[in-house]
Amino acid sequence: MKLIGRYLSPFVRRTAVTLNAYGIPFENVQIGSDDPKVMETNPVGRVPALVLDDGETLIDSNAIIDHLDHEAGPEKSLTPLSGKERREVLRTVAIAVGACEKTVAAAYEQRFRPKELVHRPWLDRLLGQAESGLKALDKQLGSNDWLCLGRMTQADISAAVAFQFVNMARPKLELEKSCPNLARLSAKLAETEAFKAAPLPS
Ligand SMILES: N[C@@H](CCC(=O)N[C@@H](CS)C(=O)NCC(=O)O)C(=O)O
Repeated sequence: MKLIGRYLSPFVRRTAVTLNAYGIPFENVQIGSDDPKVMETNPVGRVPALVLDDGETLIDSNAIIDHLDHEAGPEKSLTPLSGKERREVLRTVAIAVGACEKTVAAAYEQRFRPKELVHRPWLDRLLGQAESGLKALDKQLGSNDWLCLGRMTQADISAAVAFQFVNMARPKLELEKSCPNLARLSAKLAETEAFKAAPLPS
């Protein structure tokens, strides 16, 4: 099994951590989204893609993780496969992934536009949305060990990946101060083998 994309991408990284958490071996093909080979796996030119052993290719972290969850089965799935508990985890995951999307959009605003054309109000809006999402997760977590269902779920993996990514990309947000509960969850998960085996490049 091959996971296409670098761990700098939070979408690739949450997929890698999930594969690790399920104990599924894979090879990480570290190419960036601007590599023409990415177009071969996803015509939209985005990572991650997961190439299964039989050659079938899955794209989009949500779709890939959904496949992994179904393979894991109802007992082990990090997202319940149906019902209210599933909706609770998916809602929380959507906030974490949304914070990543907004931060990536802010990075693209600065990377692809000439400096003089960067629209500061738009940039501030994107970063404000990312911060707002993380603060909501911080509030939801409170002093609990886990975000949902009293156990580790995909919500915790995605939230920790989001926290670590946004914190690295936007240190000026000082998330350790504004999201102390999330910082605690992130630090705890960073010590697990699943996270250690998919490190965020420094
Ligand atoms: N919804 C997608 C988002 C994937 C995504 O936006 N990946 C970024 C890397 S962080 C990418 O490949 N961007 C290249 C581009 O959009 O040109 C997922 O969850 O996999």
